[in-house]
Amino acid sequence: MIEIEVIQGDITKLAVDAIVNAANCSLLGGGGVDGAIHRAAGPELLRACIPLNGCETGKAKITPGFRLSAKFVIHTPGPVYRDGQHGEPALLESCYKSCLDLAEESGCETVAFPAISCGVYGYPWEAATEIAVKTVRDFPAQKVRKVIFCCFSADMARIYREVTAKAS
Ligand code: AR6
Repeated sequence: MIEIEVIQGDITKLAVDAIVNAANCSLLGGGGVDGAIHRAAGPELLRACIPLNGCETGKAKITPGFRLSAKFVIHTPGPVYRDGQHGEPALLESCYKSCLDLAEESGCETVAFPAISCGVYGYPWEAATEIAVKTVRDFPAQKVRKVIFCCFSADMARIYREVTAKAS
């Protein structure tokens, strides 16, 4: 079973095998954590993303981490939250699964996730956290041994800690 750690901090600073980027379907950068990752990784990251030709919501694509401490960046566009009745939970679950599949294929042991869709995409925090934690817990990992949920705010970290405690 994958070990889970919850931290509060900046995901761009983490020395893990892969960090996940809450991207958009263009994979050409944006605001929030996406902007922070592109700034920290350097312009090589955008150059590596251009030939990927975007990515569907719920899927994922991988690039090197360039100037980051992380070896890889796994880019996944989360769902834009409307009302929860438009497939958002399944798409969010698919983001976590697709990222873990790619991490496995690339031999990653440690993976850090931001709270996908919980910023401008508007997913309710607690519902998103429950999906994130359950999907990681249920994932049949071979290589990945540790997932770090990297929360930007203390409020988000508190929710992750509550949900992980409840689910364990
Ligand atoms: N480290 C960790 N978490 C962060 C960081 C950071 N450096 N910066 C922000 N967060 P968001 P989304 C948190 O809006 O909702 C972009 O423009 C943030 O507090 O980045 O999936 C993309 O290009 C929040 O909890 O992603 C897309 O267009 C979480 O990361 C769109 O935003 C996700 O917030 C994706 O929206």
